[in-house]
Amino acid sequence: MQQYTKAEFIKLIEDKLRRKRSKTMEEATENDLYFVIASIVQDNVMPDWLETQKEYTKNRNKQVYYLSMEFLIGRLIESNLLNCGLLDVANESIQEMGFNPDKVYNQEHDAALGNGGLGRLAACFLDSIASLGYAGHGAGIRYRYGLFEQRIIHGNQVELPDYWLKNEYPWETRKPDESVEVQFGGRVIEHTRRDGSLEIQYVDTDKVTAVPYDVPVIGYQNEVVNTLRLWSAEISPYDRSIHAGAGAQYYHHLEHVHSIEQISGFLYPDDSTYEGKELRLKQQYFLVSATIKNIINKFRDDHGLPLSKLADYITIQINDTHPSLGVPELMRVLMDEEGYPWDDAWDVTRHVMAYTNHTTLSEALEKWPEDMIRNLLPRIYMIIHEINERFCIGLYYDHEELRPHIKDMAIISNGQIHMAHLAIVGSFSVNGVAKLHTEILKQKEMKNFYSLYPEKFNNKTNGITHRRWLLQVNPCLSDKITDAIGPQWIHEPHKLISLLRYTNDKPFLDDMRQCKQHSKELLAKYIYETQGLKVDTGSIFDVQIKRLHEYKRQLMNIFHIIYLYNELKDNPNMDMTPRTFIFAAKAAPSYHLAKEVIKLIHHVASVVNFDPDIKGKLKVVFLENYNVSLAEKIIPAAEVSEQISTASKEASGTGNMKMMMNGAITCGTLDGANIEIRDFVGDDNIFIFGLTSDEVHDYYANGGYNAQEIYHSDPRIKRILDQLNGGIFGKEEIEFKDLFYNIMSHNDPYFVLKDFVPYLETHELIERSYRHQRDWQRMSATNIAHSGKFSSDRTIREYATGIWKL
Ligand code: F58
Repeated sequence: MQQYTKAEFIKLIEDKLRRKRSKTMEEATENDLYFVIASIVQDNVMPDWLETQKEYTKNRNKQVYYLSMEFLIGRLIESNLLNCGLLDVANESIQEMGFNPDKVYNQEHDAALGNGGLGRLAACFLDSIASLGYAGHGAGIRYRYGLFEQRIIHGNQVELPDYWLKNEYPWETRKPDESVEVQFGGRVIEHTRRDGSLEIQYVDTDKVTAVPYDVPVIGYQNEVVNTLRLWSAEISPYDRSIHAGAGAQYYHHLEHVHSIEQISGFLYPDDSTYEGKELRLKQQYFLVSATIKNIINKFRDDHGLPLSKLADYITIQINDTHPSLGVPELMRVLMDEEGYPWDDAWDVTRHVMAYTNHTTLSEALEKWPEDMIRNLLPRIYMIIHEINERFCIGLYYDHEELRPHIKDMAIISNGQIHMAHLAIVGSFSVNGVAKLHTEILKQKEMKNFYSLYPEKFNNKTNGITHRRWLLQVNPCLSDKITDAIGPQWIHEPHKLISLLRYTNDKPFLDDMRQCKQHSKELLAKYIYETQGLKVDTGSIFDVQIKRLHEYKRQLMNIFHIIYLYNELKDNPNMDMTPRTFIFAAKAAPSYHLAKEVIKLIHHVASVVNFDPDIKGKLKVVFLENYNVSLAEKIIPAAEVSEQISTASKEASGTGNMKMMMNGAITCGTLDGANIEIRDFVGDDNIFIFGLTSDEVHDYYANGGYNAQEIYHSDPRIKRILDQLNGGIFGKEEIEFKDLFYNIMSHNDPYFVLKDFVPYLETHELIERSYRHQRDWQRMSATNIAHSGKFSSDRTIREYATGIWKL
């Protein structure tokens, strides 16, 4: 990748400004600068991008396609500059031109093509795949609207559409020549050929053109550039010509165009209605069908080999079950378009597909109504049906011990298609995303499948890219680390472990402390600028940032804040280190209880933050519109990382890793990857509390938990719950009855009350520990030292050797 001096870089900016924006330096705005610098980077990566693809073809590398409905990539400008080795020169040039680099980079609209952890993981993985030089690409959908923008009005979440493409997106290249056709609906006609084989004709279908937009995925200073291919749904040129007409026909045509464009219209349609569900299904099939066609076309061009060899050159990793229609789609192409018999097609398919599971929450395990698939995708339905028949018959005859479980393992049962079952049966690998999660899959959720296919199951604990989540977001800390242990950790993050030698090194600990203070001040400034609220930068910054969900228990956190408030009210002179509790979270638009929690946080904040009795010891901050860019501001400033899900519910978590890498100490349950963090850092460097996953499962299975008993026996808890209805938090008419009844009448399904006392005792310990700053810094350094194991480079190496065999 070409490197430049500051003078050369400024000259490039000047030239581009003139050509692309018809402006001089004096006339340029922050937005012009952003756009121009992005196009300089884009020009710069082009030769490497072409060269990388050529090399892969020439070397006949095995290629992996990470197939995902979500890529939560956020902004690319800084990470692309960093990976190209141009970040420093860009920063200096921007400053020399009299601008603030952050303000210039903030011009990029976050690409929020994902909901949360699953989508962000996909983005981290792409960064690691390219940085490690593996031949791996992303395939997703170019939604015109990303995850909604969150506004808070009077404490309530309001959703606004996220039209992230309103300005030109400088990182994408439209490739109309590589468009492919995807078909929906229609009828299937079967003919028997003379040799007895079946010929399938698929007629009267609705045709949609999938147009690819390619985004470069730039490896870290290694000249590798992979591709994230995002598909956009458009009307086919043929349809455009035959349907265009006059009068009513014209309007009918417009509606038709609209319904096609809706397929890549927006992320995650509301699945509480039939139409919303069907649209989501269309999106899934659109993604897999376009990607599989594309893979097969390219495989032919590159290798000229028969498709029976596909699995030697291609692995398709499916990110949760959302792209699991890839299994029947690959079967369809191999049989109907390429003439392979069933057994051969099946052999190829189940050696190409690999499946990652991200959840054990039963409501999140995808099921589609049989009728919906039959109507929308008749041929795919036939194939799923046949896979199911053969699978169930195989179970019956070859696995007597599983006979009683056939109905639970079937792909089609009770009028529904179980996508996880389809994904397991059709893949050669099934992985969970943290050790505990994989164990739960093997021993509970997918127990029968594990006994059938023990060799398929494996664990790949998640990771995060340390390039974005440490090097880029926390330059101060990164520099201090490099000063102490040298720069090798950037290429080999496990080398962060050398920091263990510095856990008693006063100058290093002082440096680390200073960086944390600096980050806290930056965040405090942001809070002041966005909310007009002053927070004490000497207070403990306690952070819970993630999607709002009952199992993540933001409610327990806010109950603890209410508890502290009550204590301070009763005893205003109580000696307590001041605390700032920081939240950021989006609730799904139709998730009522989650929205109630957001409202409660705001009402508690509005009381606590302005009560003079509290003497500023407690502040509650809810930062609006949580997204990747906001996470980048908060994480470097975090001191306590709240990872308090009900044990067994959080598959892994990745925010826990990001905060640990920035020196925060985890306050968490024994859930997801918290357990592995604890195993590395040791009990002295983490605050663990609460029920274990076994205890939680035991209560669910055998009962024995009674939330009302706790309510009646612990006056502290009763007081908090009663305050939910007493109008103390906010105006008299605002009550939180639904939250109250969910605990009292539904017996507190996520054990908030059960874990509450251990949680508050753990917070007392945290508060006491924080008083001993040296010990705290030692803990912090120990966490950073061990965080290298949670780099996604480690995870990707495990996928590459264990699953993809690259
Ligand atoms: C998350 N899942 C897990 N799903 O909850 C988290 O523990 C894990 O660390 C992460 O995956 C990565 O493995 C998740 O983010 C979703 O966002 C679904 C997407 C489809 C709609 C429903 C939510």
